[in-house]
Amino acid sequence: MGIKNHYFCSMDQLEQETLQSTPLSFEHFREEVLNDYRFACLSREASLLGRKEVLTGKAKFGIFGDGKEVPQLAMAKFFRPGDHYTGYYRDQTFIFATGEATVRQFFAQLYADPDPSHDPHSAGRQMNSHFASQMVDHSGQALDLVNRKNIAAGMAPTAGQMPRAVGLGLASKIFRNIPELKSFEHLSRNGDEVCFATIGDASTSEGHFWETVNAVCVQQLPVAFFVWDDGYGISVPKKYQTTKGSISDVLGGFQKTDGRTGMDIYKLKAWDYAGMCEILESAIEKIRQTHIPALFHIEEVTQPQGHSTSGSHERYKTPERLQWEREWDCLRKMKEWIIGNDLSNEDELSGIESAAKEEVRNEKNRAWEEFQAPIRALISDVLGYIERLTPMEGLESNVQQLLQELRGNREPSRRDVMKALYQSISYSRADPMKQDAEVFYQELRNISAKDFNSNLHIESNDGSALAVPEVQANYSSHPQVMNGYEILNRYFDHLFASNPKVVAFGEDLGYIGDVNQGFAGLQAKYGVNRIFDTGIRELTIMGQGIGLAMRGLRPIAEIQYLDYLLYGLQPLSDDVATLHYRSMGRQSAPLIVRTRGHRLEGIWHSGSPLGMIVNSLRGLYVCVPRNMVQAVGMYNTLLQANEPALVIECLNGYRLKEQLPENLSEFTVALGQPEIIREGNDITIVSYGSILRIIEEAAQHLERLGICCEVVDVQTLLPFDRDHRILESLKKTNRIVFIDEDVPGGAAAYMFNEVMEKQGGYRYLDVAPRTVTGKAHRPAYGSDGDYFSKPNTEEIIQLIREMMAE
Ligand SMILES: Cc1ncc(C[n+]2csc(CCOP(=O)(O)OP(=O)(O)O)c2C)c(N)n1
Ligand SMILES: [Mg+2]
Repeated sequence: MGIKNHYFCSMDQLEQETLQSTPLSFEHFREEVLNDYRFACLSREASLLGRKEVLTGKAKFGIFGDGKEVPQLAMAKFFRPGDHYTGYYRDQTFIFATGEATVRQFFAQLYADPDPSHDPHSAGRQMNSHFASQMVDHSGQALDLVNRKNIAAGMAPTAGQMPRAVGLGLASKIFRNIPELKSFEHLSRNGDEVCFATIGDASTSEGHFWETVNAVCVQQLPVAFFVWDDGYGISVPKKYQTTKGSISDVLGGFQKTDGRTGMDIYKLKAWDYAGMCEILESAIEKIRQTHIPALFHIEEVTQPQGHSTSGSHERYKTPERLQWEREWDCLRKMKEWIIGNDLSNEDELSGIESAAKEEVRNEKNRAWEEFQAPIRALISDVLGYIERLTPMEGLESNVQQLLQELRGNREPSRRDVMKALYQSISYSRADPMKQDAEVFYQELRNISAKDFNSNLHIESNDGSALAVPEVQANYSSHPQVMNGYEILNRYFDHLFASNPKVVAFGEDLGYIGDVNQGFAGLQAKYGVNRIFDTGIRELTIMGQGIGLAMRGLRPIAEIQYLDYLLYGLQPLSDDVATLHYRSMGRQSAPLIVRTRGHRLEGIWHSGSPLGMIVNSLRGLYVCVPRNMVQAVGMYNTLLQANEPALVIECLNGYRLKEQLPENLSEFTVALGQPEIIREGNDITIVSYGSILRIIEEAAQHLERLGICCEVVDVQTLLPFDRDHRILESLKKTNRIVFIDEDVPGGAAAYMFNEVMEKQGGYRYLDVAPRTVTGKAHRPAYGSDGDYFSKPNTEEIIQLIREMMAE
């Protein structure tokens, strides 16, 4: 019998067939099983030694995959090049077995080694067992994803790995269904890729899990969900987590039936190696071919060392449970199965176990050596500098103490070295040695900045949105004048005609072409696979965008109103904003989130929580175009780059008349370049978005009173005024006010900080700088609610008159 089908056979069958076929195939099968056992032992040993490393203080925290080895080996067998994985911190065995991480890398990450050649997954930026494969090049361009196993960068928030599974799965469907995408052979092979999504039993309590399962089933996407059910979320047992105490039972209504959407649901036992292999082989193949998703509820999982290094499970598991876990440990059961089926014997397996122990110990030691060697080299340099310093009188003993501590430090960190050097310098007399030491200290800070603070954004000129050159909009001598939404509509039409990788989706975006008609008529023209409606599920609309972007497409994911961004903010903040940073540039999600906001009316239709946005989305660009032409210029810029961004269109701007540029698809708005939209010498007003129209009204009134305002539209909040144009304006006017619809201390405070502290604006002030903001509450409904909740024309006039009188 061939190896391919052996998982379908019982052992009796296997033996019979083996007798009839070549001995080689039995040997091959045996080798594969023993190789799996070897991986299981390696992984277990990594967990055991990993915990020790934390308890002895060499690493700070550890969370391990012990007890989950065998199901992960079964799963890894059917994970092919081209497939995608989004999982959580328990999956080291799967990652080892797929060849995507080594034991040494595992320990390098545990030690937080910042050298990417030691920890390529996160360069020490992530806690242990947060893996990431290389998916993009230095410019953020997707690599050949079809011929590699793709591991989406791990993340710690429970169920945070789920939303992007929607996009990772949806991409397969899109590639399968859109003929224009067939030529992108490096991104998909006819949509045959499966997304493997793993989650702990307790994390299925999160809304993220339910929304993801529903979105995947509604759309029938090739996603394989694996729930590792060890019965606990840290100390809290299943009965407090899951209705009926069983995720597969409670999801029963999702079971696929003929002619209706749904998924296949399987219950498997974590210790049943053969049973899992048998089921998974056919089940994964079915997902691949049919795109019908599946849930694999892996039951009877154990956790031999408890949840993490932060506590001990004896505190919350009964002695009976602990005893049961020992008996049903999947490694023990696998060994029994191997021996019971005469595939090996105790001696051979013990040999595998001790070889695995030895190998892990050696790899761990090497990882520690590699981590420590540069620090030791650094210490020897730093000691040289400190020894040459001359301490100030009375401070000699302090420097001596620093030297002694550094020399005696057995497990030194870079932090210890930097502290000792800085403090010694500050205790020393000014002389050439001190100057040398200061230069060296600064060099070390610069190197550390690369190690710990780089790669928030793409850093090479290719792919960076900041490097896209500005191309002015051209207008004919008699430009066409049309509603803002019509300009957008015309733009999206050109975009979809010229770039097959772009897809757009959101609530009401497909059939009716979005609530403000930006996409009106375009679904009929470009098809339901490219422009489509989604359920009301902002969280997974974002996840859908993330996964599609990671698979090399260019999604425009819509949040219907800015106020509802809150529902989708978690994956943007935790996943998109950190992705490039936390994977040290191995991954990025060039997602464009389109939404509309600012002034309309009412608590949930007029918010501008830009303070929240700019502070939670460092790692994205935040564009706040004042009109639809500017918005188009920003979309053009973003689509020439490979970085994620949020574009907030003005909700009250769709029916305002604008001139149509002739080069609609070519002109760009440079990010981080404010525009002076009214010139004046008396005061600088800094703002953005819809409120600029109120400011314009105030400025016209003030002009009649003899006060000339200079109005600056910042255009993008992230990045902010890269060339300090606002400072130039302030140098001229010596007065400045920041006007913002957000709450006091929100985005106004952010802009204030940028101009006053970073640009040094305080040096050019004749009067105290001011902010005008919305009130601390959400805006009340109706025109009067708006007037008294948000900055109004008269309030602005009044404040500026006061400033002019000072
Ligand atoms: C959003 C969020 N809440 C809380 C935590 C803290 N936390 C980490 S793991 C965990 C339990 C997860 O249990 P389960 O999903 O069953 O996975 P297991 O660790 O048992 O494999 C909790 C509460 C977190 N990481 N993220
Ligand atoms: Mg659990």
